Amino acid sequence: MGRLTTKKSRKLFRAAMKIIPGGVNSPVRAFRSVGGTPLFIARAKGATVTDVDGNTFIDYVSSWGPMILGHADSKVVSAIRGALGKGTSYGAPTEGEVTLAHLIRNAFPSMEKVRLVSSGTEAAMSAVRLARGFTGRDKIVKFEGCYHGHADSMLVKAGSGALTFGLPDSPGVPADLARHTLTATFNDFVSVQKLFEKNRGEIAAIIVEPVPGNMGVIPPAPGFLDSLRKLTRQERALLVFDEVISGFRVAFGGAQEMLGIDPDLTVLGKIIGGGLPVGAFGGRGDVMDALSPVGPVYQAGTLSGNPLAVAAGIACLTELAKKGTYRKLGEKADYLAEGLHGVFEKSGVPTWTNRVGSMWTTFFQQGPVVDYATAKRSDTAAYAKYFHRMLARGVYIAPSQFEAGFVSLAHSRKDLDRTIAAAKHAIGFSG
Ligand code: KE4
Repeated sequence: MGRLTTKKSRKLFRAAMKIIPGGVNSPVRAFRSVGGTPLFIARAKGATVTDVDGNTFIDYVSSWGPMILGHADSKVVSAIRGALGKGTSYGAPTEGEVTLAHLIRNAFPSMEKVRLVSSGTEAAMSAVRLARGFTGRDKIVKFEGCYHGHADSMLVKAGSGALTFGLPDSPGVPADLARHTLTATFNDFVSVQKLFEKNRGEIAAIIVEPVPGNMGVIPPAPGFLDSLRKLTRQERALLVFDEVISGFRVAFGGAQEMLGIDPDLTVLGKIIGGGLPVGAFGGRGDVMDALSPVGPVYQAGTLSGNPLAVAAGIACLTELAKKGTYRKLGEKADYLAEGLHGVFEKSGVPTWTNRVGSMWTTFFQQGPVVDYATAKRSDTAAYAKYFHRMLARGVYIAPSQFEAGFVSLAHSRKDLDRTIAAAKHAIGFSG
């Protein structure tokens, strides 16, 4: 396979950089950690994306998770088309919002009440404000390496060790606010216990990705999440599951269905809009009723429950609810994982793969990878080389070592075999 022609992407990228910071509307798209020019995508269908230079790739970025049915799924597209003729936004309640809320609650029974928003960031930010308002406490616990969108309180991680007060990761987050965000180590329950001992009665909630995807995929250690559930109950703090990635991904009912744990609040995004901007947060009725206009905790959004996005979400979740969906998805993911495992084993290159269902990350290191500190040991230069060699072979994986790959229902056996063959080349294995 020759070198990719990326002439049009390069030209567009130069033009984009003149008017959009870094040429992108979301940093992770900029290829900064793998080098090279980000591909400007022209269209997508099923398991593939095609860039402006006409290069078609088997896609495992999947728009960072939402494209579980595959791109431009016919049911989702026709639902959007059907909604389009009725207008694009009313700023008033619609029947579709009630339908989507029910579809979400059917999959996530812990979400007795649901509020729709327009992004995962908005959902997580609102859930944290609600937890603080409901408990009357200011502090929250998050885990280093977990990502909950870019609201101020979320852009924080411990400065030294895992038990200190947070220091803002991003300039612009006032230290006065950051100090209310405490950071613990994922899969290390003692690090959480110590924070509660030091801040007794002051912690409103723990917010956690039950299956983190934002430091690469990290499976929760057996019992870890159960212990968070028990501790938050004892301490009268709320447990918030950020299932923006894992929701409708690792199971129809997300990690909470897979693990049999009921959080007090759940944060959703990505998949529930079928690729259109929808986020949601929801949970215990008594907690959710603290939200305006019922209660005093304010939260709002002009485009919340947007009729087009809701129509796409309804079509997407209706498809996912069909019998056999997750068996099929699991079979595809198992097949790919087995194939890649064989390739990596034979290559002699040190790699460690974490996988939960149809989301996975191959870390370029010996492993094991169990938290942020171990994930950070990965050889990101080796990953970058692998990324570009996969691209040259027509396979588009995440342009960052610390993200997840996603199999969709649209990936055919042929796509998976081509991916495995590409990995043989990419990992430098000549066999
Ligand atoms: P958005 O605001 O990007 O819709 O969602 C924020 C968010 C919240 N919670 C979790 C667990 C998430 O993974 C995300 C967003 N994920 C990133 C990458 N994994 C989105 C990609 C991007 O930032 O461009």
